[in-house]
Amino acid sequence: MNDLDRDQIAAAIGDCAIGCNLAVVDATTSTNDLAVQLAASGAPHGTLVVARRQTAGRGRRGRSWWHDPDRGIALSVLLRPTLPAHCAPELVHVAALAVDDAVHGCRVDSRIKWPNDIVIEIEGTWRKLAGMLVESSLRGSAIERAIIGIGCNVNTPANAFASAAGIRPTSLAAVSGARHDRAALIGAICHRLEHWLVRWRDDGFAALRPELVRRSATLGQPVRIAVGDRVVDGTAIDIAADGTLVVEDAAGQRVGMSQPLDT
Ligand code: BT5
Repeated sequence: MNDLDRDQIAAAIGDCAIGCNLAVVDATTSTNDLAVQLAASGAPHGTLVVARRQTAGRGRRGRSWWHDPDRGIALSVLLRPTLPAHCAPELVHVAALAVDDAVHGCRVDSRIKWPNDIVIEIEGTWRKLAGMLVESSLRGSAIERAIIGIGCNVNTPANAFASAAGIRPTSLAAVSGARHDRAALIGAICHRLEHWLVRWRDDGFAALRPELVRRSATLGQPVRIAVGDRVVDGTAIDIAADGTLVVEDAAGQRVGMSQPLDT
């Protein structure tokens, strides 16, 4: 059964502002690329792109994202927030809370691996369920548009991941033992994204920070960071008021970092 039917996705979105303009395609290189193209031709805030097959999905810094066409989700949302450019890095946290909420709606207990992974602890190991890639375009001191790309493993069995998915992937079905409706999950992501976007717009990052701390899989864990041209091993101890991760090295020195070195 194809549960990525356009009408089913539209029904799950309902009157939510995110997904108000919906494009469901059979195949694309990357839903983020398609969203960029739609943005260039004037697509509105809230445009949602869903691809059944994604042939060149990407992660951060040239990494790739493996998408299971019959069992995963690959989507992008186009946003046109009227916010200053310095807020753009905060969007990944808005997206992480939304996806984490949607996953909890499936009765799966996920956590957020700072800044852009949704992970689940299985037998003492964090396994990656979903990832986010935010690509923003700035105009002067404002955000012109932002694309939030989300990839999520939904019904892929634990033994069916391609090696391109890295060494520690998991899926909702692998954790819950049940099949999950992808259209319903997309609808839930849209609704929770709208919720957190409104909180963020009205109250700023301060409204997100306590939830990010509470749901973090990173705080208290060892992390590897770049300090100048040195690689330093430290412990993640906090998420700062601007969303950066605060890391303490072995000498007790604290450093804020905006990007992790490891995956
Ligand atoms: C990410 O990057 O996790 C962001 C992934 C965003 C994918 C979506 S799909 C829709 C939209 N269109 C796109 O082209 N991209 C977005 P990063 O933190 O750099 O992690 C990438 C790493 O995750 C890879 O190097 C693999 O180790 C691992 N990985 C790849 N595919 C995976 C999968 N399906 N499940 C779990 N891990 C995976």
